[in-house]
Amino acid sequence: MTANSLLEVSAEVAEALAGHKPVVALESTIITHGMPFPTNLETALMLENAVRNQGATPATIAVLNGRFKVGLTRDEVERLARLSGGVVKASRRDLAAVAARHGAAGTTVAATMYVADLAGIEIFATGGIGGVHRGAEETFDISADLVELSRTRVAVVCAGAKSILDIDKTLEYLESHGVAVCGFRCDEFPAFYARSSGFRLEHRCDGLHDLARIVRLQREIGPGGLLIANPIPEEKALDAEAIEARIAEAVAEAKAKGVAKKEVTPFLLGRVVELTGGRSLEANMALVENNAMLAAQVAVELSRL
Ligand code: PSU
Ligand code: MN
Repeated sequence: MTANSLLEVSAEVAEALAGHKPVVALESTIITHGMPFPTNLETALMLENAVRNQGATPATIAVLNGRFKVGLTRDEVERLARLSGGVVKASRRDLAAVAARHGAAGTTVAATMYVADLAGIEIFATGGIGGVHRGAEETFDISADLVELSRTRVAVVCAGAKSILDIDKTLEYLESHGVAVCGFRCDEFPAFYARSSGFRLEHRCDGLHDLARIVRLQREIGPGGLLIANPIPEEKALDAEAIEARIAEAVAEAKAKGVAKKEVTPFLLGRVVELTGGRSLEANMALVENNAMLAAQVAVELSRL
């Protein structure tokens, strides 16, 4: 059995790929562990629409019945959204075990990149990537998303990283592992809810055609992908200091409760939503939609290169 035999690409996505038409991969841990029901369902469907409105085909990726699904039906998206929390959060290392027991899982950025590459998809949109956690000098908690970026040739559009992470260390890690980070119309790495983090990026790109050329060249050069940083739209950005205080609270709580390993990120995401009320969820939805739109626009440019 090969990894390819586990792949199940929907007819719509297969047709688009075969015709070299624009396709954008979307992750599913944001559905299963990143947002509460029913906002997760609403967001997942809204992202697919955002991609379609730009003339590209959405390919939401998840594991269902042990198969690596690329392109989900509405019923499948809804099943994952309702299972929220009750299903595995699969990063790259979990894929074989979940497939072997014919299980279901939401795929993280790392696992989604792996499956997207297997299917031949060049670009992928998410909200925030995993990164180096605060206190990583003691816990060694560094997301597999960063490692995957260093070895899989898929471009990932994100709104930076939540400050549940140590952004400075995250950028250092990416640099050490040869991952290019390109700001789309911005000079600083964005901080998810806020448009800037104070950490400058080496590369900035203002045009869609130019960005598509960088994506394509990075695929030629390899071995890893490209991280495209796309700040949250101005009118949706939250006050950085207010959100920072809530995040610090959540991080302290996680430490006090001894939350560890793969539970850390879902715990922090859940607590930040609770502590900030609807405002952070609204911002989260707006920024992923913005990322899906940009990824689709770049995918359209890629199909013309
Ligand atoms: N950050 C967010 N929202 C998310 C995630 C991260 O703001 O939904 C999810 C993504 O799927 C990401 C994963 O790939 O969490 C990272 O988990 P970990 O830190 O355990 O690698
Ligand atoms: Mn971790």
